[in-house]
Formats: sequence, C-alpha cells, structure tokens
Amino acid sequence: MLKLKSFGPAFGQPDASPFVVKAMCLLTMANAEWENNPGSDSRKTPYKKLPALQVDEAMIADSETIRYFLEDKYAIDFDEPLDVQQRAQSRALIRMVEEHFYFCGLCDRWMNDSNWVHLKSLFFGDLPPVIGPFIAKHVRKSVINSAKGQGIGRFEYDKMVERATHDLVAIENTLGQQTFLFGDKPTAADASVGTALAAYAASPADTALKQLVLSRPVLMAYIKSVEAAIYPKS
Ligand SMILES: N[C@@H](CCC(=O)N[C@@H](CS)C(=O)NCC(=O)O)C(=O)O
Repeated sequence: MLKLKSFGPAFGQPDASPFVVKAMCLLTMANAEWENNPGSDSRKTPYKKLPALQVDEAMIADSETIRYFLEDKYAIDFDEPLDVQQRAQSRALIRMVEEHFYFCGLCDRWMNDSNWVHLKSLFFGDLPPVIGPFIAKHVRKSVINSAKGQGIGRFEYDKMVERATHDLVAIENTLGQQTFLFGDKPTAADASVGTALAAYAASPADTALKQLVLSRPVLMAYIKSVEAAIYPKS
C-alpha cells in the first residue's frame, strides 16, 4: 500500500500544502490504492519537504517525482490527450504556478499577520507553552527567509499581488470556456494549478491575494471542477 506523507487538512482543504493536495489528486487520477499519513515530519524525507510517498522501503520525494513514479507504476500518462505543444504549455503552467504563484501565496500566508495567527494556531497550537511560541517564531523566520531567497519575499505586498495577478490572467486565458486547462478532461497541470488556486482561495484571512482568486468567477468555477473531478473522496 502506498503511504502519502502529509501535513494534515487545513482551512477546508485536504492538506495544508498545495503540493500534498496535488499528490493526492495524482494518486486519485491514477486510481491508486493509497493511505494518507497526516502529521508526517518533513525533516524525515529526502528533501526535507512534503509530500513524499512511502513505497515499501523506498521514499519517493517531491510531487513531480511522485507523478513520474505513478505514470511508470500504473503505465499511464496524465497528459494522454495532449499534443507536443500542449505538453510544453502544460509544463510552463506548472512551473509558473509552483515556482512563482506558490511563493506569492507563501508570502501571503507566512508574512501577513492576519493569516499567521491562524497558521500559528494550526501548526504550533498543540506545543507546550514556552517552547511552542519559540518554535513557531523560528519556523516562521525560516519560511520567510526562503521566500526572500527566492525573491518574491522581498517585494512590497502590492507588487507581489500585481505579479500574482498576471499569473491568474494567464490561467484564465488558458481556460477560456473550457472546464479544465486542456479541455474537458483533467490532466497533470490541473493537479498543480487547481490545487494552488484552491489553497489560496481558502486562506483563513481575507487578504488581497485571496480576493484576487475569489473575485474571478472563471477561476472559482475551475476550482470547483477540479475539486469534483480529482480531489480524493473522503
Ligand atoms: N517541489 C516540491 C515542493 C514541496 C514543498 O515546498 N513543500 C513544503 C510545503 S508547501 C514543505 O514541505 N515545507 C517544509 C519545509 O520547507 O521545511 C514538490 O513539488 O513536492
């Protein structure tokens, strides 16, 4: 049985991490038999991040590696309906969302005090009194430093939202009148893009970034379609 190492549900989403939800969607799309291991420790995985997939003694780390593992194990192609050009577009969309838009959301969650109070209580609320706030502060600082290292964490908030807006417009224009990014069947890009949009639409605080997603009916309808089609059925 495949075991998905995950953080645990948060803010109405099956996991706090959009990358974990992406892996859940890929497992669902592959019709795999798997179990969720919420509360897993990211420090015990090869890249010190979640998701990771335990397969017998092996640990498959990183959602993209999980994708290739599943395609290989089940002899499937998540992008089966796509031609060569669409496959290239799919890859570019995935990279845009995972290496850019994701970091906008990360800043919104971890740097913005209105979101941070909720994160702090969710992730660190059960820790003992003195050590808990200390660990929370340390982890927050390290996440913010990673966003600064990436670059987006150094932008003014408005500049970050402006950058995210361009990503959302690109997603909207790719969708057009379609249900999914490449037509009426979900593909790998939907597992990345749909879950990242859903994550930030579900942010606990009513921030400008959250409103950016909520105010776009095309994206909200898209999130609903992705959730209905490929989210794990609980
Ligand atoms: N490229 C990775 C990114 C995964 C990732 O960034 N996971 C974050 C949560 S969203 C994480 O585990 N962070 C814990 C840490 O950095 O210590 C993937 O696709 O799986």
